[in-house]
Amino acid sequence: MKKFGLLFISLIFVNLLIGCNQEKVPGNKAKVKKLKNTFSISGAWIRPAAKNMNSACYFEVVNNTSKPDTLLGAESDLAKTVQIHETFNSGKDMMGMKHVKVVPVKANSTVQFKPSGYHVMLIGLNEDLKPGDTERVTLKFKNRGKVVIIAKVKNNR
Ligand SMILES: [Cu+2]
Repeated sequence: MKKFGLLFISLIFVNLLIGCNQEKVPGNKAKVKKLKNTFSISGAWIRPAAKNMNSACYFEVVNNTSKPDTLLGAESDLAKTVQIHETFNSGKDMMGMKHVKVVPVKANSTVQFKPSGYHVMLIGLNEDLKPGDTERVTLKFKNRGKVVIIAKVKNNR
């Protein structure tokens, strides 16, 4: 019974969160409608770096649908090798990175790719990435297939 109580409270909490989000766009019902049932990638950016060096691409996967998905990988002409990485604390304030094969995206959830977390690692750049440039990175999802994102080259979000 306790579990059900907790679930119930969680649902109320989620409803409150959704309610708050909708209040941020007052009087704009069209915009609220548009946000529902959408699967999108937002705020994509890439750190500047010189040719032959490494860089990383960050973004948010916003899944406002009831269907989960899984990020299977990424591809881009920008670098010789493109991998999904996760930064983790390897102890004693040392940060490490590991290659992750898949990133689950639950229904009605947002997965952030950000510094110190998940990122698309661009290893061995084929060209200089300068602030102000816009570049393409393709994300491969299990259910939705390939999604091309346009990422701005800049120093931080
Ligand atoms: Cu990395």
